[in-house]
Amino acid sequence: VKLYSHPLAPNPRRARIFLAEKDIGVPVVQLDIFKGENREPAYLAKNPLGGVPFLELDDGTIIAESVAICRFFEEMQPEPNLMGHTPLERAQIEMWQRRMELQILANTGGCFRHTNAIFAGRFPQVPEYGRMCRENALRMLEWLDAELASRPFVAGARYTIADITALVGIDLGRSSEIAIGPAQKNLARWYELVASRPSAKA
Ligand SMILES: N[C@@H](CCC(=O)N[C@@H](CS)C(=O)NCC(=O)O)C(=O)O
Repeated sequence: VKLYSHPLAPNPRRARIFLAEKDIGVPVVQLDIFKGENREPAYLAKNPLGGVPFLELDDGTIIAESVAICRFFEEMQPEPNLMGHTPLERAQIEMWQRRMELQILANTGGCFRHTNAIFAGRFPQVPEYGRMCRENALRMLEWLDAELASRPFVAGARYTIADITALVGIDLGRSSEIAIGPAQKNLARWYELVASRPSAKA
């Protein structure tokens, strides 16, 4: 098994944190996405959409999409559980994971892609869209701060994949002037809790 990744990109980081939480060791192949290594023909033959992460099983099967990779390992090794035990818990964790993906990560990612000079000339940028994403992300941090007043973790009483997506999304915002505000005490408390876990360095 091999995990194709990039050391700084948010989506591969989600998969690496998930694996670290489960203490599953998978050889990682880092691809230089800024040089387009992941889009060379040999990699596109494996993974036609070209994004990282993607997982290659020993029989050549490819699993792309970070949450699909997480799902595979959750099913292979259910404990420590990160995606829910019961039908209700699974649905709630999935709800929060999707919200973190769509409301936080997609907005910090949209801002980064559309405003950061690193993408100039590589990717069509619409700065106005990027600024709108920043406003959305800041509003969603306010919302998440209010949600976290009633529970320690994003999806409830324990750490789950929803916390991983939120952490990665919020960390991505740093390079786009999207930060947890000084008044957002619940979010700051949660951030300290999840960012200090050893897995956050994966
Ligand atoms: N929906 C995919 C997104 C994959 C994705 O967009 N990955 C980015 C890095 S975070 C990437 O590979 N960008 C470079 C490229 O697409 O060439 C997932 O969740 O894994």
